[in-house]
Amino acid sequence: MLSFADIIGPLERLRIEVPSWAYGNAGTRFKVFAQKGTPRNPFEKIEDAAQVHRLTGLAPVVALHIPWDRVDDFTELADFAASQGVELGTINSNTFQDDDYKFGSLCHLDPRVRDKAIAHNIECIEIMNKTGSRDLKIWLADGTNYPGQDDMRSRQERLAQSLSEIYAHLSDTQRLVLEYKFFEPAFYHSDVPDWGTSLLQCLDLGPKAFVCLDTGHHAPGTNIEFIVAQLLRVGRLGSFDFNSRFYADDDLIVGAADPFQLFRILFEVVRGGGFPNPDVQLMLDQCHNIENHIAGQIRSVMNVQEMLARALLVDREELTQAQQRCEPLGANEVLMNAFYTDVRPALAQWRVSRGLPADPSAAFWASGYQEKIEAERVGGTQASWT
Ligand code: PSV
Ligand code: MN
Repeated sequence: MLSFADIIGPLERLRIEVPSWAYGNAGTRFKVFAQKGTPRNPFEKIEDAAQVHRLTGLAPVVALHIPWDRVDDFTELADFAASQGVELGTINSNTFQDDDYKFGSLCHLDPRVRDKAIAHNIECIEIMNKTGSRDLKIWLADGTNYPGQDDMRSRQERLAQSLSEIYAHLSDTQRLVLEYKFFEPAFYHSDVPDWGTSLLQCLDLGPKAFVCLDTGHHAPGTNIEFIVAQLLRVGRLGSFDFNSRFYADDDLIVGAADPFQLFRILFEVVRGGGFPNPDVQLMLDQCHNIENHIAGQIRSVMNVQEMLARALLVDREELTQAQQRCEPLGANEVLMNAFYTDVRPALAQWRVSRGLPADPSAAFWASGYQEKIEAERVGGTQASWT
């Protein structure tokens, strides 16, 4: 097995993108719980995200969701982010919260609704031009609830057409990232249910289209690392939305439900050249329903770092040799030795050597930041994920 000193170089290059919506109130369709000190606008969300980066050194980029994070002046928001030591990242479009989208957005039967959804995505590209963002992330709630409700095949054609109109507005350095999800809110069929559909649409669009893999968007038991391997093979893995789930898409803290799965995914990312690699954006997509938002994000980025360190510790030469000797148990042991290595003390030392707190969670609670925002952020409307 490799030693921590062997992996420090690549590990230092970890840059996790955090979602602005993680700092707002969240919940389920049954209840959204308010927390004291919750941001009331995108600027305050950025302040909280910057706090996570200050304490961990891992999260210098913040993803925005439009219209949740719409402001009058995006240049001002980008400048504010820079003053806080972070930058604005992926722009997520939202075509799932308007009455017009009841029967879909980019796949809708009615060209008026499709045009509205296309125009929204073009507006997002215009925002990207101001924020300096590279990626437009599209997730669609489009689908049907009942067999026969609409013609699934025509919907794919409409999707291809709508996406190509959006794609045409990207600059040479911008990318379109298409996220898939197998069900919810559509319960019979989703128009982009899986990586195969997303990939086919991306291949049709051109070289600036990539697949986004949200770890929560698969049926139980899916071998997600295999999907990672496939997408990296064809150079179309654009980004991750990291989270974890026990049952359906519940957006829990990444690595909480199944740390071993996160390790396996990150090992395949490393093995396939997806890390360190700025073309594969490691992003979180989470909601903190019952835990403190900022502490939840701190834990999340540390979980990714821990599992990435373990994945980097795998001695790939030793692994290849065992594989070539056709030794299943020997090869498996090489992986498991790395997985079972407790990297937390070494990571704490690494943090201290960089002037960061050894224990970012404890440092957060001791910092007084939470008390400060609770005292300052009174009145106004708290942000929530909707
Ligand atoms: C959909 O479930 C999703 O994963 C998409 O990424 C959305 O943009 C996000 O959740 C909203 O929380
Ligand atoms: Mn997602």
